[in-house]
Amino acid sequence: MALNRLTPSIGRTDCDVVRRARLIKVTVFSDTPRFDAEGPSSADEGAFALPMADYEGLTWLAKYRKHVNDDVRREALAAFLPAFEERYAQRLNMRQANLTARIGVGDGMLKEIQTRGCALAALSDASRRRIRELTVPMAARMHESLDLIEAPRFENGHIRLDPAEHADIFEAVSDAFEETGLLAALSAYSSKRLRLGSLGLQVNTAKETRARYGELDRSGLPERATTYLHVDSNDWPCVKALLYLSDVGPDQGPFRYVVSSHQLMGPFEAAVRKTNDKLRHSPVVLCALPSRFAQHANFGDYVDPAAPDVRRLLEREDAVCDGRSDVVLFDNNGVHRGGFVRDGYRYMLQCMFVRTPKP
Ligand SMILES: O=C(O)CCC(=O)C(=O)O
Ligand SMILES: [Fe+2]
Repeated sequence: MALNRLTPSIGRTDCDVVRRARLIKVTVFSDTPRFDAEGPSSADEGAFALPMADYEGLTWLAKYRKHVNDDVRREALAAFLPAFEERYAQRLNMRQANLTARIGVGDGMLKEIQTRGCALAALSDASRRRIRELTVPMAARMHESLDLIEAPRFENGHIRLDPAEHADIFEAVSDAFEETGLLAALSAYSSKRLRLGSLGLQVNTAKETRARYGELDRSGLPERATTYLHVDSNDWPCVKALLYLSDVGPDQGPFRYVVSSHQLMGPFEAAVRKTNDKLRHSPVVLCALPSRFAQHANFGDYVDPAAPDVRRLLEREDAVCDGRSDVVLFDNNGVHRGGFVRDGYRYMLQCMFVRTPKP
């Protein structure tokens, strides 16, 4: 693959940009067959795949589409291509998820994440008590201030915990993840020994959900059924854990996951989608990019909820809670979302992992 011919050049001209776009098109064949086509072909009717955005058809995008002209197209492509090339080259060298490893303790979780992309784990009573004692008072304070905000945004209910200031919480969570075999399962899946890297404390409430998404329907979804459907934009490791700090049932905004969607994207598609997400591209820029380069990791708002492929995806979506388990672990290349609270609230820790340095 002639990727070395595509390294970013200084003083790029418009002509270079167009040539580079052509090179990518002809030299790099996508590994997700459906992603190669401009749209679904009759041959892959019924395929289980991430849906392609409908930038031409969606009415809410009309006000953005009208700003697209050749200058915007050129600028959009010039911003996209170097970032895409770098990410794609990295992804081709990236360690893939291990779908066959076995470890003994933690195998149940490991098998679930390997086959379904997502698993649940219960903590011991002592670990649950210790973690909740350390975190729930802080979450309750966040809850109080969230209640006072008329039009809350995601950041109003989410704080990153400083590892030095909250060393006690990091230690309690790490101990609990060792104890359950969860860390071993995620490490085996990633083929590298992982440790807890960062923690986000998140509060979602029924009031905040209504303000952000309107009333939920009987299945617990916003009026636009695809809202917030996404894959994550980080590259590696592709695993995350969400630790519920309050009791979470179907009405308390459980995490939701499209079962077995974790293997749908090949490196090409993943690099395209994650690049657009990382670049925080506006709807105008997305409308200006060639369709195949315009696909986004956070695609929920850009697809038609009534399209057959989108409905197939929604049919496979599960609410991940069982009234007993505390932790959801998942491959974040799979399609997911969460936090649509119909009644009460959900407190949780979002847990990210990093590779343990070699001794
Ligand atoms: O709020 C949720 O349940 C979804 C969280 C999420 O998308 C993530 O942690 O990547
Ligand atoms: Fe996510």
